[in-house]
Amino acid sequence: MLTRRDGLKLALAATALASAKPGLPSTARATAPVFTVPPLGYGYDALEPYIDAKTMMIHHDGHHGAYVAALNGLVEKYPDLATKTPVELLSDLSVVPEAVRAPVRNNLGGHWNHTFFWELMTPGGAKEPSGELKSAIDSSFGSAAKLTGKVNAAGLARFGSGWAWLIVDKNGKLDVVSTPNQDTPLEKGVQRVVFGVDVWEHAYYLKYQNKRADYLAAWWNIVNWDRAAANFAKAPA
Ligand code: MN3
Repeated sequence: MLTRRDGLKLALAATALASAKPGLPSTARATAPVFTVPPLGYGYDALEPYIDAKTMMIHHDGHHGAYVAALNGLVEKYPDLATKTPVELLSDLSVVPEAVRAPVRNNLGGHWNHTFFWELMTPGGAKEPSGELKSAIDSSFGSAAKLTGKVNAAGLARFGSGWAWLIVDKNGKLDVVSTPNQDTPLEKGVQRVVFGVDVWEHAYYLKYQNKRADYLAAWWNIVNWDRAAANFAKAPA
């Protein structure tokens, strides 16, 4: 089976081959973009009334789309970027050429964060964590309600734009952290990210305006706890 990395290598090899044959018509050189915005697994309006359809459409197609477009522009100039997986790059940004480290951090971070985020929401999911994740939450925070309070506090305390996350720290314990901009927990050496909530204004402004606390309170109604449990069980590939 082809891994994502193999696929990227093949795409690059195809590009190189096409460029090496000047006789080919120009359309033969066009290859599919390396990065694409994954489709939502639900409709734009599926998370109503907690997140409105227009916000979802602008957020997914517009904001995530812009990170991906910028990223494909970077890969065109620095094809080596496509020889590593997003997780490998974000876990060690020092391997990225300094000239593009900041835009890679922002746009690849934005791509990874949002891809992760869309899957963490679902209409009609479980209202609370269960199984091993619930046990770990209870032992780390006392209860799911206490965890909710802690995540909301982290999201509210993030000045400007960023994210609040539930992660597994290097000692194997759950912890709540926050990152600015599109920084990911991966670049802090975190290997397992359970969930994250986007607290950029673009995630909530149309419906909630300046009331970030109201957005955070509503967000818990559409958390995909099954996905969070799967994230808790293993590190991202
Ligand atoms: Mn966002």
